[in-house]
Amino acid sequence: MIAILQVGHDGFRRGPRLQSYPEPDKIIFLPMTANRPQIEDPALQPIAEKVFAGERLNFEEGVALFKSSDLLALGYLAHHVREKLHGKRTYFNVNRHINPTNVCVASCKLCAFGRKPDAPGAYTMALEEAYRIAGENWSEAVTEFHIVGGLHPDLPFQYYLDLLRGLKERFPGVHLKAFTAVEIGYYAHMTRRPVREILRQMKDAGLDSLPGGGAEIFAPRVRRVICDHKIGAYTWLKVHRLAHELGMHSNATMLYGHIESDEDRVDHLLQLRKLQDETHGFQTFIPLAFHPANTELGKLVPHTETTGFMDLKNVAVARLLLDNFPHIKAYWIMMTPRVAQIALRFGADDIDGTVVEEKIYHDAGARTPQSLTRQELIRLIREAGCEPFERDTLYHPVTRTETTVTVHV
Ligand code: V47
Repeated sequence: MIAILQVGHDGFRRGPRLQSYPEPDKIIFLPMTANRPQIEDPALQPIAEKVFAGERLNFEEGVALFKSSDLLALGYLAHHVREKLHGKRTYFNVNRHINPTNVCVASCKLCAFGRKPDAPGAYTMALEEAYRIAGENWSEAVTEFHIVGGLHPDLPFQYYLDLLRGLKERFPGVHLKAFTAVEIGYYAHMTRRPVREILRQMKDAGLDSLPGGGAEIFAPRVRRVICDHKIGAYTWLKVHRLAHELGMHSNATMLYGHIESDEDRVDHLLQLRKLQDETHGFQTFIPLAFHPANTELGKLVPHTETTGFMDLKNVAVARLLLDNFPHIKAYWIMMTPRVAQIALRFGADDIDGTVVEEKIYHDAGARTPQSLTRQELIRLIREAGCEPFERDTLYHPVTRTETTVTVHV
């Protein structure tokens, strides 16, 4: 006779006591998660117990998640967390990207956007041009300008302050999410002023929050290859810490799908989680898939683009490890609208925005559209069984009529 008993994650036996005789000659202990047919990979079962108990996952468990190919189980767990936090609510915004210059002193192997000053295709916008572009195609009033650019060797710091101030004067209701930690670190270096002072001056000029770019992968071994000239993890995290201390929110990213290991990704995510425990200033995490076209790094990686499987796994694992990040974004430009839509059921609760004109990914071979309309975003969300919720950058609800846009703070 064989007796089957269930044992919970805590190791205690659950389920009916054995009444019958004779004594069983074999007892099989099945974990409680055997009740969950969604989980095939036995390595995920103890992790699932922790997820359902709301317990924090550790480094080894993070690596086990990345090593698992039970994608549906990862999605099931991540979706559970996403639903606990947000239900079916799915955020999007109406935004426009502005890239004032692609001239860059760094030569990051991962990047196809940056140009040397005299290279073909190098450009720098005059301030008036940036203001004009900001107001172009104003058919759907935007609530956010997302502004990032190269590390220009000659533009004075005043240019960036004037850009912020000029945009705020002309578009006072629009949130300015601008300049990655890499750019902020570069302005500090160029002006020989402390990062805190740079941030304070930019905030006075109209800066509202920081985007999450430039984080890439924190591991020095990887950074040395993919973005040797950029600030390291210490400075990236310091810039965000200081921004949070000054009362600004920010986002965080991770670039995957090149030469990084599973361990490097988990290390990256846990460093972000640690800072978030201290400051609570991060709003959203955005996993970014490496696009190899026109990059030096593309020649070094053995494969070409990331797969949908890899993209969904990164969304799900991020949702499971970053238990203190309110939002996980499926950036449709990077993962295509098709995969981003599925990601809404793999842990993501945000699909980003209308974008309008994207350069960084399109220079690196992205075949996604340059923009989606508000209606197209709403359709993607509804079709996935979720509820569209227009937000501003700080996740306040936004409502619209034919002639007005209201942010409900
Ligand atoms: O930091 C550059 C990445 C980032 C490539 O905060 C590349 O809401 C893939 O950070 N292949 C900039 N990625 C984009 C970014 C972002 C995007 C959307 C929303 C937010 C936000 C931030 O793009 C860079 C770098 O990691 N990148 N080149 C490439 N070839």
